[in-house]
Amino acid sequence: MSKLEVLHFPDPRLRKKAIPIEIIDSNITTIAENMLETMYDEAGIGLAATQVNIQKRIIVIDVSEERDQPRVLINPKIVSSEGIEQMQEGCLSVPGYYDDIERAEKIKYSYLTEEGELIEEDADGLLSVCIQHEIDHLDGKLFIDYLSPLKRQRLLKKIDKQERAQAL
Ligand code: GNR
Ligand code: NI
Repeated sequence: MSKLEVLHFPDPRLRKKAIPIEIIDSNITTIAENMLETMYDEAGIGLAATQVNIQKRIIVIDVSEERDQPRVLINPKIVSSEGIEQMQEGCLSVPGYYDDIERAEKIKYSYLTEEGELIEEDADGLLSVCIQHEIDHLDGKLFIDYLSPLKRQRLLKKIDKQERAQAL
């Protein structure tokens, strides 16, 4: 197992669209293992392959308190959604920034397991938010894209300032 480097906004590679996985082989299961190690090491509740510069549709998640329920979702899709809810979000690719984001409250989602089994399930609460956040990553989208223009402008300025300071 090896820990992978997590890309940080505004890295343009975070905007790439991930490609569906056609064959689940040892290459894919190794990627999943390394993503889980990276997610636990960074204390995240989810991680999308896009964040570790892999353009494949695979995400890992663990929303359990004990952090002992690793899940690997291949080619995850939102099948349907209902309701609206607001939750405070953060992202390993936008360290140190948290804000309330509106998303669908309940979702029906599908994915392939590492064994190639097609699963369809319902989610609400934190799991629902996390799956929507991770699928967004696979499409090159970040939670900060949903901010109001004013909040977004403030954040971009702050990050720009941090980058300049670091370059010195
Ligand atoms: O660790 C994470 N916490 C989190 C909290 C609220 C909504 C979404 C998330 S996902 C984030 C890890 C991450 O950046 N995944 O892409
Ligand atoms: Ni994220």
